[in-house]
Amino acid sequence: PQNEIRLEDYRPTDFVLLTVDLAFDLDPQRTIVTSTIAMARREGVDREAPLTLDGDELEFVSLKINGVDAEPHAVTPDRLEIRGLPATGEFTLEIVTAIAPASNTKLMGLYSTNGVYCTQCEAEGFRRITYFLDRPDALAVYTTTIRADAKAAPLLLSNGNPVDSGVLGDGRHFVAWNDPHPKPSYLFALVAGDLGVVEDDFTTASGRKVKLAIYVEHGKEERAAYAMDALKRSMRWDEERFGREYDLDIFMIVAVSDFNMGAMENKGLNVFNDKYVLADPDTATDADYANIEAIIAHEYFHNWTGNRITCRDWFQLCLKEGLTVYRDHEFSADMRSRAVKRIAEVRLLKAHQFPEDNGPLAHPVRPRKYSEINNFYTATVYEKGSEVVRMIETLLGRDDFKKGMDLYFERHDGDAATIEDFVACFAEVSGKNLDQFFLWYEQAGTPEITVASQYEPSTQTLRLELEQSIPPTPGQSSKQPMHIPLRVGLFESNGEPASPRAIEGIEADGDVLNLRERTHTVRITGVKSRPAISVNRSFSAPVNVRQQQSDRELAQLARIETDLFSRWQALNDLAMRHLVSATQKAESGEAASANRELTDCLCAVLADRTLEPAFRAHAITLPGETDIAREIGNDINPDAIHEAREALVAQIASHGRDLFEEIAAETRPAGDYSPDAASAGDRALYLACMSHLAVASGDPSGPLSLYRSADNMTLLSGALAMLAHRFPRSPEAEEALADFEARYRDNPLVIDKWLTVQATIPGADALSRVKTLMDKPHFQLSNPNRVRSLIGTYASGNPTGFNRADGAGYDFLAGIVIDLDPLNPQVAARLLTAMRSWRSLEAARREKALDTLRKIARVEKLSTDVRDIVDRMIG
Ligand code: B3K
Ligand code: ZN
Repeated sequence: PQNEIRLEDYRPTDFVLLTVDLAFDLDPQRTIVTSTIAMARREGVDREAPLTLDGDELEFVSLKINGVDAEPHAVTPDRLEIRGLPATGEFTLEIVTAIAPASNTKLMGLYSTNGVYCTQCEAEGFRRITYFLDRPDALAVYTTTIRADAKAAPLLLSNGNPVDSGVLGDGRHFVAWNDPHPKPSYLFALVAGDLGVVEDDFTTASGRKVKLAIYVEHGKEERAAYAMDALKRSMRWDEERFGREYDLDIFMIVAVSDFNMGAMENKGLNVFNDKYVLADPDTATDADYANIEAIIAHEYFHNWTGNRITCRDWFQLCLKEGLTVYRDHEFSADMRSRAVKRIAEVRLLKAHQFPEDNGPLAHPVRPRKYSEINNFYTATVYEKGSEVVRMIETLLGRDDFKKGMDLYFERHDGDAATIEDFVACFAEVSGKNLDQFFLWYEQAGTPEITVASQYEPSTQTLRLELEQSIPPTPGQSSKQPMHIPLRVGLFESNGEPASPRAIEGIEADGDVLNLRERTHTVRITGVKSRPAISVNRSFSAPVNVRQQQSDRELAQLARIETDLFSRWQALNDLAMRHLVSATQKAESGEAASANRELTDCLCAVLADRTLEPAFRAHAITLPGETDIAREIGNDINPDAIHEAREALVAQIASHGRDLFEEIAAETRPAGDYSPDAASAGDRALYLACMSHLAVASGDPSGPLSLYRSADNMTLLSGALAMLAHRFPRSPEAEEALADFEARYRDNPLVIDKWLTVQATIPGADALSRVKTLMDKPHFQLSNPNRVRSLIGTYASGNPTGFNRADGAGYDFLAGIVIDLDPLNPQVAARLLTAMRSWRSLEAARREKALDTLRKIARVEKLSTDVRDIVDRMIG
């Protein structure tokens, strides 16, 4: 593989940074960057050792050492090598480079978007601005002076606190910023342009007043109100829950419309994809509001987990990402319904991380090698990384977990730390040995736990045989047993939780069983009747559980489990089981048989008014087509899955029709829109009912009148999706699609929803629809949000449309990836990961997919990003 970087090769830099002074003379075509770095040779380093700085597509202008003109030993756009530097003591370098923000289509480094200059430096974008030790363990205090045309860029922002400003000749002006907190280059940011602002303030627990500012395009200020509210709630929550206060005089967020990902946690100056800032009831859905809340919190929480304590190297990425996801999950759980949040998290984990862990792109939470770090901002590092932190909490309990976090903050503030540092804090405060647990960071693959049970009425004893196995993954053919905290609940025949006398054969801690061996034989005594067994309650470990359970047992758990997550899980397992067998029937041309147990069970939950509506909405939403594919595992025929699922939806819809009517009437939204979780739950349940009613009646007029009367985007886009997906090409669907386009043609973020709805209409026609939409003026290949909304959702959210039997979907995606690669390799590589589960397809599609991947691999000038993905996918 190309240029592999390995964890075991880590060594500290030869030179240490002291301060960095940056000056930008902004110009769209030719920005001049003057970087003055105070540094020193590290003690003990060879006095002859050269200094090599990273660059990427840079134009070198000049170099001075201690103020004197100097020649580099070697210089290319990617590298600057300097020799003859002082053996001891501090010295300064002045490096001048030239860059062109207006033609930076990669959206890494300094670029311009809608007339605004902005930066993205993580992971290795700073080297596209100036030659530097562009690595996370090279920390320095930065001072940044920005000079620009005062009309084009009245606003000049960077990290830290503003320290100086003034007028220059030629209509230019400047602002200087100082960030007192040492940071790595990936947290550097600069924004310059003409933007509107929403301001507020926040008084910290210790009484310091912090200015808050959210910058958006002029005219969009009102749409930043929810983000501001979410920010203030995040700041308070981090004080209350983790004792973390904000540490600068000002905290800024800037929303931009061209951004490679969701957002970026630059110190004091977060830059956001505007999709995750802007919201009002007319343009944002409940899901958008929830995402904004979570992402605002996530980036804010990075101030401590990521910025104050950063990563020693990129292998430690989950140190900041997994932990910060855990923190934002906890925040959302506190803001909303904990059980519903957990269900949504697990649904997402299973939909994205489990397939990744089970395919050619599988890698450990802490990878051991990479050739392109941008390809490791994955569901595994983020979501599984968060689950690993959650397991530490489960193992230690809330109090010791809190102590461990406190120790981590205290001991490592200002450090570039490692996972070892992090885990050591928890081992230390709890006295627990976490050596085996550490394998969660090192071994890829989703563990599978099989559970077999035997009940002996005469001795009131339950025997559990537990076995763990971890499938092979690339580079790891055999695995060690892991330390898995598995929550298990037992419910006796009267529905009451069992209260066992003793648990033998395993270390048990409350309802947590500590699996450490490949197999455990567990004896539980004092169980008065044959129990229903609920395994992995609250999803205590990110594993697959295989358990012999009757439909009756699952149905019983769905009724009586006290852990709401597990109630949902039981229903989902029950539904899954029928979906898998219905798929097999569809493949052999048989009709799916009706299933009373399941439909009754779903209706019972739907009718149970003691359960919150958001939970009921989740409960009646069957596993998606990709979930079913994952469960089946191999020789996937997406058409058969679709047919089977549709048949089951139809059964449920007709069986529960009266109930759906009743619940729809109860939850029909009235009054003003409010984005709070309870109202959103009502809408989710209402839409789920309406969708089933549309199926039951086969009549688009219901969704059409919903569309016509909707007074918020949640209902409007919900109705639009019902029409487009359930009644494609009907006059009703066409009317709504045309109306939606006309209404929102000037709002690209809303047009994204219109693109997504059409890209995900099931069936082979989707491809021609997507191609037609690409020709619309709304679509631009250069804008990541448009690309993801249309092509990304087509490839990863439309199994029948993308996996056409003729392979045309794959070829289309390959064409886009190849076209986009020179413009924006990061987004191109991400798009291609939609094909990561190609090996699980049935033989004919598998072959077509492989042909396509080979075709991409044959392209000579691929970016390291796409090359890395395609090579690993072919394997
Ligand atoms: N840390 C950034 C992600 C950067 C991705 C670089 N390819 C956003 C986040 O996780 O908060
Ligand atoms: Zn993050």
